[in-house]
Amino acid sequence: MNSGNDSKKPNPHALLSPPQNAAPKKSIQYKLVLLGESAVGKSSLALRFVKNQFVEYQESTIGAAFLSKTIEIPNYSVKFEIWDTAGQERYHSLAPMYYRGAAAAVVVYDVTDQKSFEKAKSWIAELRKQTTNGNPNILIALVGNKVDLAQTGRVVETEVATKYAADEKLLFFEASAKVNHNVEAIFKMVAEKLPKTTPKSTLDADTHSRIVDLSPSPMRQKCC
Ligand SMILES: Nc1nc2c(ncn2[C@@H]2O[C@H](COP(=O)(O)OP(=O)(O)OP(=O)(O)O)[C@@H](O)[C@H]2O)c(=O)[nH]1
Ligand SMILES: [Mg+2]
Repeated sequence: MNSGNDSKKPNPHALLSPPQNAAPKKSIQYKLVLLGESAVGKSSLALRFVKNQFVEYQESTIGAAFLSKTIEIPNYSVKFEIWDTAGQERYHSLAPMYYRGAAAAVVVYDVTDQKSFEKAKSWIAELRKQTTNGNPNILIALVGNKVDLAQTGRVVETEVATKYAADEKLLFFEASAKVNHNVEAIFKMVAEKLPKTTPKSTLDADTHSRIVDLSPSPMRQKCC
């Protein structure tokens, strides 16, 4: 039995207050770039991660596409600003525009396509050369996509890719955008491994990360 209507009304102040003793949560923003040969599933991984969707006949990307998504990890709210690049060779020269200043790169190959694995290696070599304008400490995750086809079509063995990733100090995952295997795990691991500091004081478009303090503060002023 209800003791009265008042007990059912939400207290608006209670909803706005953070839970008592909650650790201050910081919001941090990272630029992340997806690289890899055409048709390996970069856009499909991005679409699965951001919207939990999969399109069987995904159109090839022209130039690049931008998506963003925020995920929660302990103590941080992590917003990824994702540049999904076009894998077709004719767009290769545009890639530096997207990986320059990125905190992380997810380099994708298709486990059923050896050539795409070789291409992934060449992207990693290219990223590692970016020591002046780029970020020498860029975090790189190597992802073997389309693992749902592995039983019948695998040509890149897990052990070979694992060894290469270990030698190159990369994060490594086998994933499937189609059946939603390991997709969230890639981005979560990247979020957890990225440094939680601002590498530059000026927050321009090339900044690797940005931290915004979301902890309740009487000093925080309304913007604009
Ligand atoms: N079986 C299977 N097919 C996939 C998977 N991911 C993507 N595909 C298919 O592979 C094709 C290419 O996927 P995209 O996401 O467009 O590939 P992309 O790397 O973005 O290609 P570009 O934009 O040309 O660089 C599409 O037909 C997808 O449906 C997967 O995990 N499993
Ligand atoms: Mg694409």
